[in-house]
Amino acid sequence: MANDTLLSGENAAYLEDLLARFQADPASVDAASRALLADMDGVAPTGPTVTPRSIFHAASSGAAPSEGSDLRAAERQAKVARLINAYRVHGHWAADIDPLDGRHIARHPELDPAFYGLTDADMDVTVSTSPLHGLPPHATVRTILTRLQQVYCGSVGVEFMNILDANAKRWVQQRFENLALAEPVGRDTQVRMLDMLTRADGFERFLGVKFQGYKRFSLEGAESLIPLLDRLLDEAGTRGVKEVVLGMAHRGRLNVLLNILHKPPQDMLGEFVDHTEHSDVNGSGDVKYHLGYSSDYTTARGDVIHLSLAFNPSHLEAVNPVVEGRARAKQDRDGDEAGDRVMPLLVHGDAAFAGQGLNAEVLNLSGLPGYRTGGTVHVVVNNQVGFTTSPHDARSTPYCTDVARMLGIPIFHVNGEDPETVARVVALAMEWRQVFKRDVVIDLYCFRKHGHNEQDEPAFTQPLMYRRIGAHAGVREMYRRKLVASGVITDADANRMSDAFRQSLDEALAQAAAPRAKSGSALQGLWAGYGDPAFVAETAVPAARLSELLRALNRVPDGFSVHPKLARNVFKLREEQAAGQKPLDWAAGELLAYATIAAEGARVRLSGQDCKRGTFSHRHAVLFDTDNGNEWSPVAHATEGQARVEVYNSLLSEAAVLGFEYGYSLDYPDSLVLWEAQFGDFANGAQIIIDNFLVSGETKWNRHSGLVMLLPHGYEGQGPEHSSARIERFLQMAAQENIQCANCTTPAQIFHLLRRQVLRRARRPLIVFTPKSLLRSATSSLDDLANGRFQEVIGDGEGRSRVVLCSGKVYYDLVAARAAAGRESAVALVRVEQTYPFPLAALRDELAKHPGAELVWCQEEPRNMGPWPFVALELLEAGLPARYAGRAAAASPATGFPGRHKREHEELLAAAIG
Ligand SMILES: Cc1ncc(C[n+]2csc(CCOP(=O)(O)OP(=O)(O)O)c2C)c(N)n1
Ligand SMILES: [Mg+2]
Repeated sequence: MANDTLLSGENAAYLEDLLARFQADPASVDAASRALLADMDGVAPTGPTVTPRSIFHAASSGAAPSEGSDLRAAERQAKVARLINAYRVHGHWAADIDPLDGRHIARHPELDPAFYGLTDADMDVTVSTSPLHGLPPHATVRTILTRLQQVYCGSVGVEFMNILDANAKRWVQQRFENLALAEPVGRDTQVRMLDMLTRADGFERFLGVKFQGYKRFSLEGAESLIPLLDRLLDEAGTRGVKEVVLGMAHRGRLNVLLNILHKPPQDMLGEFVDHTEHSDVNGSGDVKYHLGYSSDYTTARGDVIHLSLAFNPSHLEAVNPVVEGRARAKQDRDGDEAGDRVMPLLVHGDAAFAGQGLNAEVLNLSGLPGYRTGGTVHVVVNNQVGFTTSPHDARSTPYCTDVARMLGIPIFHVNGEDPETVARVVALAMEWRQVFKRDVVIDLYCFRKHGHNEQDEPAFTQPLMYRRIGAHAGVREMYRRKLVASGVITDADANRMSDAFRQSLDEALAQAAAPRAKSGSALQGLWAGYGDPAFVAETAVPAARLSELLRALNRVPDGFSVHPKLARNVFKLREEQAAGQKPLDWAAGELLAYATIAAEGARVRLSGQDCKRGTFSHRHAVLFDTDNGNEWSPVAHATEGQARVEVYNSLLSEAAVLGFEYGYSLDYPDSLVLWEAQFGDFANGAQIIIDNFLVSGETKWNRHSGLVMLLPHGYEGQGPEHSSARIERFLQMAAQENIQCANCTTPAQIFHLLRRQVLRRARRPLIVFTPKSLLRSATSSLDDLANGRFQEVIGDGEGRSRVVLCSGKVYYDLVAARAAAGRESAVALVRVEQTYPFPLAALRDELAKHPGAELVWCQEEPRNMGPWPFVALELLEAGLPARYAGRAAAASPATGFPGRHKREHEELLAAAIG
C-alpha cells in the first residue's frame, strides 16, 4: 500500500483526521476504511476483517480487483467525504432562500464535485455514504450529491459548522440530514397558515385602502412573519413555554399587534381615526407603532402563552436588552432558572441587526450567569433593504446575521415565500432553544413591497429590485394557489376566509370612532400599589441590628480562605465598626442597605463592570477564596431566610447592561435593581437607554422603573474621562418628577437613600453620583443609620454672612479650605444632597437660618456642566440668585494635567470661601 502517496495532496487532511479517529476508536470508522487505516497505522484491524479486496467490492461491484483500483476507490471515498463536508459548511450559499433571487453570491466552487476531481464517471460508482446521516451505508456518488443538495440547498440554508460544541453541531446535522426539513406539514396546519397569511395580507390591504397616506410600516412582502410567529408559539407551547417577552421594531408591528397579540381591531383602527390624546398614557404619549401590549395567546394545539410586547423607542435594537432583562426578571420570580417557561423573542430588521453594535452586546449577554435567559429566538425580517440603503452599503459581511455567528448557534436563512419550510425551520429552532438553552436565529428572507413607509417611492433608490418585486403575486396568493392545486382547500374556502376577515375589520372600523374606555392604570398586577405620590419611608434600623449585620458581613463558610489583606483590614475594621469603636465607611453604609433590604424580604440585584469587588476596591460584596478561587458573598447570606442578593460582574458594555437592568426593574418592582458604571463618565455609552427609556418611559408609556444608577463622579485630577458622570445631562432631562438625582456625602445618606428607594410605595429611577476618594474618608456613626432618614439638604449652623451651596465631594474640600482660611464663623456650607427633584422648601428652611447672607454655588465642574446650569435657573426663579464659584466653561469635562487640575481646584475653593 502506497501510504506516502495516499497521505499527500488534498487527501492528507481527511486521512489524517480519519486515522486519528481510528486510533482513538477503530469502531468509529466505517468498515471499508478500517483495513486501510490499520495498514497505515501498522495495527491489526479489529471487528469484521476487511481486506483491500473487500473495499474494492464495496466500492465498485464487478470490476477486476487490483492494487491500483483499491487506491482509486480509497481516494474517491476521501473525495466524497470532502464533498459532504463542503455541503455542510457551504451548502447555504447555493440554497434557494431569496424570493427575489438577487443574491450576488457566485456558486461556491467547493460545492462542485469537480473541485475534488470527481468526474462524471465517478457519479454512478457506489461508495460508502459515511459520514452523511440518513442514507443507507452505501449509495452512488450521484445519490449522495442529490441528497446533499436536497438537504443543504433547499428553501433553507443553514450555518452551523462553526458550532464548537460537537454534540450541538451533530444535533443540527442529524436533523437536517434525516430530512426534518422535508417532513410533511399537516392539513390543519396548512389551513391555519393560509388563514394567518390571509390576515397578515388582509390587514395591510385594508389599512392601505382606508387610511391612505398614513404611516404603518407595512408587512407586505414579509407576511410570512405572522404564520412564523403563530407556529413558533405553537411549538413553544408544546415544549413547555408559558410566557414570551417579545421585542420588535416598526416593521409589521401593527400587524403583529392585531394578529398575534390580538389587540382589539377597533382599538387599533381607533388610533388611526382619532388623533387626539386617546391612549392610556397620562403623559406625552407615543406613536402607535411603538406601543406595547400584553395578552394570552391560545395556540393551535390549545396551549395558552402569555405574551408581552415591550414598548420601544424608534432607536432600532435598543429594546433588545430591555426584553432580555424583563425575561430574566420573570424567570427569577418564577424560579425558572433554566429558562424553560419564560422565553425572549426578538424580531429584528436586517439593516438594524447588522448595523447596531448594541445587538452584538446583547448577543454577548446570552451565555453569562447574570444575564442569560435560556436562549433568545431571533427572527430577522430580512427585506434586504434598510430605508433606502442596500445591503452592499449596509454591511461588510455576506449575511445580515453574521454577527450572531460568534455564538456558535444555528442560523437558518429561509425563503419567506415557502411558508411550509418556514414552519419546519421554526419547529427546529424552537426545539434547539429548549434542548440547548441557547440563542437561535431565523433569517426570514423576504422583501418590502412599498417604500420604507407607504409614502416613499422605493424605485428612486432600488429600481431593479422593485422591478422584480412588482412581478411577485405575494406569498398569501402563492400559498392559496398551492393549497387549491393540491386539493387542500377550494377557491371558495379561501375566499370565505378572506371575506370573513375583511368583514371583521369593517365591523371594527364602524366601532373605531366611538370613544373607547381607558384600560385603566398601568399600575396593575405586580405594580399595584406603586403609585403613592408621597415619597416618604422610614429607613432607620436599630443600631444593635446593624452591628449584627456588620458581623454577618465577615462570615464565610468553614475552610474558606479570605485574602489576608482583607482579613487584616476590612474584616477587622468591620468588627470595630460593629462594636461601635470605629465609624462606618461607605462600604458599610452601602452593604448594610443591601443586607437590611434583603432581610426585609426585597431582592437586591447589582450589576456592572467589576462591581463584585468594586472598581475602587471598596465593596468586596463577593469574596474569592485564595486557595481555589471559589466565590462567596457574605451579604447574600447575612440573615436566615433573607431575599436574594445578587452581585454580577458584567461584560464590558454599558448600553446592553443598563438596558437589561432597566428591563429587569420593569418586571420586578418589589426589588432593588442597581447598575453601576465603572466611572460615571462611561455611562454615556448607554445614552440611548437613558434618554429613550429611563427618563422618558413613564411619560411616553406609563411604565415605571425603580432602577438605580451608581455613577462614580468627582474631580480628582484623573483626566477628562475619569471625572464626570455628566450631572448636567441628567438634570437637563429631569422634569415632571421623572427621575431623582442625588449626590451623597456620607455613608448614612447612601444607606437611607437606597432603603428609601425600595421602601416607599412608588418607583422612579434614581441616579446617584457616587464618590471615589470619599469611599474611604467619609464616615457616619451607627446612630446616623439608626435615626432619621435621607436628608435632601444638610444645613450648617446659623447666622453666617455667606452661604455656600454645594453638592457632593467638594463639600469636604470646602470644609478644609474654610478651616485653613479661618472663616468658620462667616461661611456656612450647605449641602444639596438631592438635586432633583430640587428640594427648594428644605433649602429655604436652611437659608432662613442665615438672614441676609450672600448666596454662592460652588462646584468642581465647569460652568456649563455639573448642577450649576440647572440649579442657577431654579434659584433664580425662586428669587434666590447665587454667585458662581467653579471652573470656567469648558469643552472637555476636566483637564488631563494634574498641575492645572490642582490650580483650578484651589481657585474655585478660594472663590467660594475667600
Ligand atoms: C438607531 C437608529 N438609527 C436610525 C434609525 C432611522 N431608521 C428607521 S428605520 C431605518 C431602516 C431600518 O432598516 P431595517 O432594519 O432593515 O428594517 P426595515 O425597515 O427594512 O424593516 C432607519 C435607518 C432608527 N430608527 N434607529
Ligand atoms: Mg430591512
